[in-house]
Amino acid sequence: MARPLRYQTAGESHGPALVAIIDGMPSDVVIDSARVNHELSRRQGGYGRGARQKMETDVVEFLGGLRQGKTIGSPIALRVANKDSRIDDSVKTPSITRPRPGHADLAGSLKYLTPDCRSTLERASARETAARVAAGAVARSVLDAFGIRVFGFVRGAIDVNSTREIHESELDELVRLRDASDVYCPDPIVDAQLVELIHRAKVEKDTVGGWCEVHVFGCPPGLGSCMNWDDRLDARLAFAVMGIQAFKAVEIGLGRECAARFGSAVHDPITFDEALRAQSHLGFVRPSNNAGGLEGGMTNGMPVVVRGTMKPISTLLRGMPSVEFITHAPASSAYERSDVSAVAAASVVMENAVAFEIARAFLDKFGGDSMREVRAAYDGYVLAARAL
Ligand code: EPS
Repeated sequence: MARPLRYQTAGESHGPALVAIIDGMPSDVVIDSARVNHELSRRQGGYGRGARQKMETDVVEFLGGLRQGKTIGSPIALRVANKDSRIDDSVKTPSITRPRPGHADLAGSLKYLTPDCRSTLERASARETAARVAAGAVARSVLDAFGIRVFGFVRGAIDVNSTREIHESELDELVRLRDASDVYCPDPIVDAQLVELIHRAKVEKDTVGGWCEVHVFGCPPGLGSCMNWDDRLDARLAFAVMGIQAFKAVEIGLGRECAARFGSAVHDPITFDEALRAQSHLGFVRPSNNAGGLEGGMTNGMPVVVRGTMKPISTLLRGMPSVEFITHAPASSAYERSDVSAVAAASVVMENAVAFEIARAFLDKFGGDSMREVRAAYDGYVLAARAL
């Protein structure tokens, strides 16, 4: 029985470690720790991050599920240690009683009946995304084996927006440009503008969010399903992206712009080119991709395009109007060491969260206990689909 791909994380921002358990990976998948560590180190980067990232060197340690660098079909357990571990030290990690608007502080304190917001914030902190990036990077190894590539980047923030188009034929160059950028934007002019914007926010003791985008190339048609609402891949992707700390909106393809156009200017015409049958769309080429590669909740062979909106970090050095939790008296919100912007890091989290969902949908369609069975199912499907 092939088990569905899923994962859970545990761990607090200043606890001993973050951990993840991933279940449902078939056997015989090569897991490259260096690749997982590369994603973890990208997550720690980006202009505008706070002092924490200088203290930590996130590396993955596998505690279960692997033998000689390959999966064996058992649940995979992994750990990313926190060097800045001080959760039980009440001097170094004091109580917070002036909730920060936008953070989980107030809602969490009301929910868990604790006037010390720290009880909630330790888990609500985006430090947890280290475990999520590691889980996504592990699941992505399945996609690698089938030539499916996932590319995430920062599109813009405030009044700065890159109009750069993203094409698979330029992917290597796009990756190079993104990795050379301080804010993971493959458009050098916008990169400089974003740095300036974040710098301005820092001077003004303010914070900045942004738009992240993820493109997935090489997905075969038919991942996801139109049969039940919770199997629709666009719904699953939206769920995964909205599950990332600080994300407030998700769009697929043209997204919210769809409502600003008539149908004839939204729906992607269908053409067929026999010479392109070997590509992921099996020859059914779409001259535009407003659908973002998803129709009826299923991949159509075109690139999957997901955009996420991250709100600005809710810890502001200048503070925000709040109240003292115990006296209810007006007070400026608490300040904790924080980031001015973590949008670059968020693009890495989103990339790996999307990769996990694509891998999950891929194994739902082609899953087996071993990679050999997955390969056979995939080859069998592609053969049948090409004969249509
Ligand atoms: C983060 C670590 C945290 C925060 C940030 C993300 O470190 P610390 O709180 O120790 O400075 O910088 O968390 C938040 C944005 C948040 O809202 O809590 C990390 O490793 O990504």
